Amino acid sequence: MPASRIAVVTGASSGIGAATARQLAAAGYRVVLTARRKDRIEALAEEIGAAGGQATAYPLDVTDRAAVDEFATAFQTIGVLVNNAGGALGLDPVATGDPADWRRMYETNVIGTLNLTQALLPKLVASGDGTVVVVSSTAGHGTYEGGGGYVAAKHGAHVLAETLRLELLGEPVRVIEVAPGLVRTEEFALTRFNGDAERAAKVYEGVPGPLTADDVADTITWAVTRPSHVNIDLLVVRPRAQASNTKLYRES
Ligand code: 8X3
Repeated sequence: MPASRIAVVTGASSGIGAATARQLAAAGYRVVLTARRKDRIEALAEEIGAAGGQATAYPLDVTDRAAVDEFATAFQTIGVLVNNAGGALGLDPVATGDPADWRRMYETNVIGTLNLTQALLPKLVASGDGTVVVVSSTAGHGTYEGGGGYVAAKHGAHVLAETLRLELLGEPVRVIEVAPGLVRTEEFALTRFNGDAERAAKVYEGVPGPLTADDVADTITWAVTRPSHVNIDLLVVRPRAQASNTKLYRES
C-alpha cells in the first residue's frame, strides 16, 4: 500500500472512530479525521502526528450534505472511507419512543453514511482500489426491547452496505460491514441516556470484558488491510460474555 493512501474516518472524535484512525495511521494510511468537535479531532491529529503517523482534521457534520459535498472537493482520490459516525438515543419502547430521536438516529446512522458514501464514491472508484466500511451494529441484525429507533436505523445501515455491494459489482471498490455488539466506550451509553452516567454504567455492570474501541478498530483495520480482491462482507464481533443481543452474562 502506498504511504499516501487516504483513509477518511467519520465520528473520529472519540471511541471506535478515534481508535480506528489511530490504527489505520499506524498501518500507513494518511488519515483524515472528521467529526463535529474540532478541538478533539485536532488534538487527535496532533497525537497521531507525534507518533509518526499522518493525520489531518476536518470538522464535519455528516448530516449536512452541502458541507459533505464541499469536503469531498478536497480530494482527487480516496482509498478508504470508514462510516463510523452514528449512535443511539434512548431505550424507549416503540409505544412511547420520541419520533425526534428516531429521526435523528436515522439521520446520523443512515443518511450520514449515505452522504459520505455518495460524495466520496467517485474518488474511491478513481483510486482504483477503494474500500467503504460501514460500522453498523449487532442492532442491525436483530432486535431487542427498547432498541426500536436505533435497531431500525442500524438495519438501514446494514441494508445500505449490502445493496451498495451488489450495485458496485465490477467496480474496484469493496464494501465491508463491521457489526459490533457490546462495546464499552466513553460516550456511547452516555449519549444514549442523555448524559445519565449512572444509567450508562449499568449497561456494562458485571460484564466481564465488554469490547473496547480498540478491539473494534483492530477488526476494522484487519478487514481493510486484506488483499484488494478479498472482501470481508460482514464481520459480527461481540464480547465472549454476549451470546446475542438479549443474552448477556453478568457476574453478580
Ligand atoms: C451497540 C450495540 O446492543 O447497544 O451498537 O445495540 S447495542
